[in-house]
Amino acid sequence: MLVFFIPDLLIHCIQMSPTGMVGFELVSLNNAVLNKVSSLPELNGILQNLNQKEKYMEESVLIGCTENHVPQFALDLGRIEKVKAESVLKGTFVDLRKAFFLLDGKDAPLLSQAQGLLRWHSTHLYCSRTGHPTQKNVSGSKRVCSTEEIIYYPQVSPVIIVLVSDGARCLLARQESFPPGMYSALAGFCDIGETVEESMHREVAEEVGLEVSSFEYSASQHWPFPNSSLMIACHALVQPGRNKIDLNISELEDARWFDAEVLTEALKRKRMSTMKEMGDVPFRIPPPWAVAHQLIKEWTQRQQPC
Ligand SMILES: *[C@@H]1O[C@H](CO)[C@@H](O)[C@H](O)[C@H]1NC(C)=O
Ligand SMILES: *[C@@H]1O[C@H](CO)[C@@H](O)[C@H](O)[C@H]1NC(C)=O
Ligand SMILES: CC(=O)N[C@H]1CO[C@H](CO)[C@@H](O)[C@@H]1O
Repeated sequence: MLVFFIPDLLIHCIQMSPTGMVGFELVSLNNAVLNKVSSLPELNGILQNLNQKEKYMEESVLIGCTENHVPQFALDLGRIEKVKAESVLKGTFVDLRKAFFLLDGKDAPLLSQAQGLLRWHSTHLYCSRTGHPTQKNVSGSKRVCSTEEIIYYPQVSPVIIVLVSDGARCLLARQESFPPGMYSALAGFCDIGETVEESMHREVAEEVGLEVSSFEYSASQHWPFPNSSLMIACHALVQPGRNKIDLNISELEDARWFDAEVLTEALKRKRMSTMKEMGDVPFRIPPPWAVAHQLIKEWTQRQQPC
């Protein structure tokens, strides 16, 4: 499979089998499958129509294997004119963040990995010690300095994402950069030298002035924006009597307690609901693909009386 990219824009995935058969699905905003190609010459034809040599494929990175052991590669189309690529590939570019919510569960992590890995390669073209160019190995799992044998491996930054509860309600916050009306769990990068527990205590204290009394690991997720992060998702509890939010306005625009009823409604809402449908208070939560959504869902389900 080849996943073609323009920075922050998805176009489509190409599947390549050992027999040279190729099929591709073009993702458009309405999630329609627009086109299919069925042979390797056709893939080469696409590259030719994009005025690219076959050698361009060498810039691809390995992002996985199918269940039938077919390798899957991703290739960055960033240097190709967008309009040209759209016309040759007969499709529409979709913002990658939006595309995640249109894809099914299997493709989303592939794209996340492709985005993270391709962005890492594009920002590590030179050795930070010697200043000389670095070279990608075939699979894209490392880069090597061309003059000294210095090896660079793709980096991941740990980020803690925590859903704080006081037993009856849970705390969601929004940053200025969030889409209108969206509230999510608290999140922040782990500092160097910190444990996950220490980061979580510090973040919650720094952002909303609360002291966490206990916490529980839930899940993790790779998140490719702006660079690769490993989101470590947890539930945390504060003492019911000590739940007064002290908002840090240099980090957050707003933070509030929400009860299960409101969140149950938000979970039911379709992903693309318009402001009008949502009424006067345009409140929404991150979409199902985001680990924050899973945290909110888990918490809400636990609040249901058995
Ligand atoms: C690329 O480097 C990784 C890490 O050293 C290695 O495991 C892999 O075999 C290499 N792949 C190729 C195709 O060079
Ligand atoms: C508020 O956030 C800033 C920036 O992250 C941080 O430096 C500061 O310590 C925080 N304030 C409090 C009271 O924790
Ligand atoms: C180390 C690294 O790759 N940093 C990049 C993280 O993302 C920002 C925004 O896209 C880039 O400017 C950095 O170079």
